[in-house]
Amino acid sequence: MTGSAAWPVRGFVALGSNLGRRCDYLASARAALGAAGVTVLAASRVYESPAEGVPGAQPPFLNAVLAVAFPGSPEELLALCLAVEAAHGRERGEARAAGGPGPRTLDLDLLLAQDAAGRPIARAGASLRLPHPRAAGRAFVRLPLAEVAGAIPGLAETLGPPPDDPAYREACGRTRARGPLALWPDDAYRDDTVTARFEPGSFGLGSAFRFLAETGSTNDDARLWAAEGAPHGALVVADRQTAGRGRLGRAWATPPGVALALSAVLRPGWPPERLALLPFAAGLAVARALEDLGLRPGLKWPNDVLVNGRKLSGILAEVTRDAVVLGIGVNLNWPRGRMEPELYARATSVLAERGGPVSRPLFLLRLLRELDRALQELDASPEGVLCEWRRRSTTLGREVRVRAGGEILEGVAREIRPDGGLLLAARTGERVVHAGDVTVL
Ligand code: BT5
Repeated sequence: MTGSAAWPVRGFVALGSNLGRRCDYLASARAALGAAGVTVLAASRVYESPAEGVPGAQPPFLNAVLAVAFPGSPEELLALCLAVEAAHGRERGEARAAGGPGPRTLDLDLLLAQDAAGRPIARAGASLRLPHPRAAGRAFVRLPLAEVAGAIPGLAETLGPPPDDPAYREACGRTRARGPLALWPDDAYRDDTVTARFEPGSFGLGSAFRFLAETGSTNDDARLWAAEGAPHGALVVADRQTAGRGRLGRAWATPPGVALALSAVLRPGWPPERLALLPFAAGLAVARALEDLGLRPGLKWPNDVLVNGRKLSGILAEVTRDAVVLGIGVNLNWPRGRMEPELYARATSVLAERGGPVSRPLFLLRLLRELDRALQELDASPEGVLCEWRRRSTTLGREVRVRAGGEILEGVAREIRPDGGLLLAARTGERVVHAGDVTVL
């Protein structure tokens, strides 16, 4: 990017998706561009239109257009768009239909660009053509573009007038505005970005929310709130923790802007044996939310979520007088290069594993959905939760060393017992451990 910072490009980027959680992909793409240094000047509403000009029967598309500014060249902006696309494309195996593109999780196109002096940029290369050759005649591009055209005066007009034919007018009739993409103005956890999109599940998570820019520990906040009568399902979310806690008084790092720290106040009325399984349900929920992003998490007894052998998330369940506080920490857009040396070797983040950032409020919503589901499963069938947990275990069947209290045990991790204990086949015989730290040998 040498010298390019002095040359801010402005342009229009089209977003499209016709597979999976389409709206989430568009919102997440917007957040990812923002996180990568693109300034979003304006965002159109989301439009829906039937899939046309693509092979086979495909689901309808959602489309939107962003007006953006970027401190680099159009080629660099396009490369960034492709990287964001690829990071999202990995979420689903994309079948390529014969004769053209198959359904897409996410498609980003640079439509038009202008230089710092306001001159339209033309390109006719193999990888970048500006203006985009197929933009002018597409209703699903022109309608959202018209909404944000004013953010870059004079540029949209360089596309020329829309086609004056019945086919285009019919396509306009089939392209319907669905709602604002502007619900996600930034990547912060805030009431207006999260609760507006939150859908309550039947376990009752999310009965009340507290969003904090900075706190000591969300588990401490949730404990206090529980003592003051917080309802079942109340949630504390913080952008940064200054005294985040792990087990046994260990520290949990939550730097600002890159992670999720969440604590839930639960009053499920369960017996202690079932409460002891909460970390398993929470680990399962985190794993499923990460799987949704295309990652392959593993679960390490008792409370770690690992990706490629490194810890990406940790869980801390604490019983108070009349409630349980379930705390979850997840490393999201944290570059590994910015981790403290002692964490660097052992910890990782979604950004590092996926090669691209994730929208933090969207991830929070995804995780809450999965957590509500896993807690319902734990209510209905603890064995079902353990079974799903075991399928993702990186511990079972392996030779491990367990530090439990003052003791160090070695042996094969045989089984997770119905009460959550780890059954270890040690040289001295079988042992069940209920708390400890496991190292795979
Ligand atoms: C845990 O403890 O893994 C439980 C972490 C729970 C954190 C959440 S965040 C929201 C809520 N509020 C809180 O105050 N806590 C909860 P443990 O198994 O003891 O692991 C702690 C160890 O993990 C530390 O000693 C470090 O080695 C390592 N560690 C610390 N921060 C980390 C991070 N951000 N990512 C990965 N590893 C980390």
